[in-house]
Amino acid sequence: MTELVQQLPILYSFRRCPYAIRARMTLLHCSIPFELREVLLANKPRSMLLVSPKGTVPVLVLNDGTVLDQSLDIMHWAINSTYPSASDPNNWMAAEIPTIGRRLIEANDTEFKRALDAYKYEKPGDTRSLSDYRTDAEWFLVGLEDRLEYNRFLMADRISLVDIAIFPFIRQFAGVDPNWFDQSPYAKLRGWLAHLLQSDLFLGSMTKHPVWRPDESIRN
Ligand SMILES: N[C@@H](CCC(=O)N[C@@H](CS)C(=O)NCC(=O)O)C(=O)O
Repeated sequence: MTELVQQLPILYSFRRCPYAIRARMTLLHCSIPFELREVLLANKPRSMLLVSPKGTVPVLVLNDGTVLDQSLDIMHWAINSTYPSASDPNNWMAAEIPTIGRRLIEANDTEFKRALDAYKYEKPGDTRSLSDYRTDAEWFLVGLEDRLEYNRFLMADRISLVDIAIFPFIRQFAGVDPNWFDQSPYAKLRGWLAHLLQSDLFLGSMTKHPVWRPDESIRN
């Protein structure tokens, strides 16, 4: 008798990538088993580029061949297929005020991400200081701090998809100058970040994996 081996969904991922972190945290929250393929961004596997030529991680390949190559799509797919009922507290979308939540994530992924990258990467010969770049990004932190005045998390008193979508980027921001962040006026945001950094969800999603090395990988 032939035994049918159920293939797991495959996640092409890069450990420190904030988009991949939010996808992995969601898959973990949904207890969805998957095969993690850690990639080197400078040497992406051909099998990943074949299914998603744009070449960014994360990429999730489902058993039926469906390819999800946007982190938010992976998050939505995982939640919808695991916790379809809006009344389920595990349904991270139920707590979301749709328009505000969507706008926050969009602002995070566009203007804040651009400002964060400018703050993170020093440019030789630049006349602007680190604090100039930080100021360009701070408007986003002010908005988050405001929201946390009213709720423990960004949309409600419990975690929503909005928290997890934004958290890896705030982690990066805090890491650029931890001393500044520790003394910044964003006390509620610091508490929110500390809580998520200590969560099983985050710690579990940061497990180290050796780089996946298929025979056919493209070498630079
Ligand atoms: N919109 C994409 C963005 C993903 C993204 O930009 N990932 C970065 C790593 S953090 C990447 O793969 N960059 C390609 C590269 O550096 O070659 C998503 O949400 O999944």
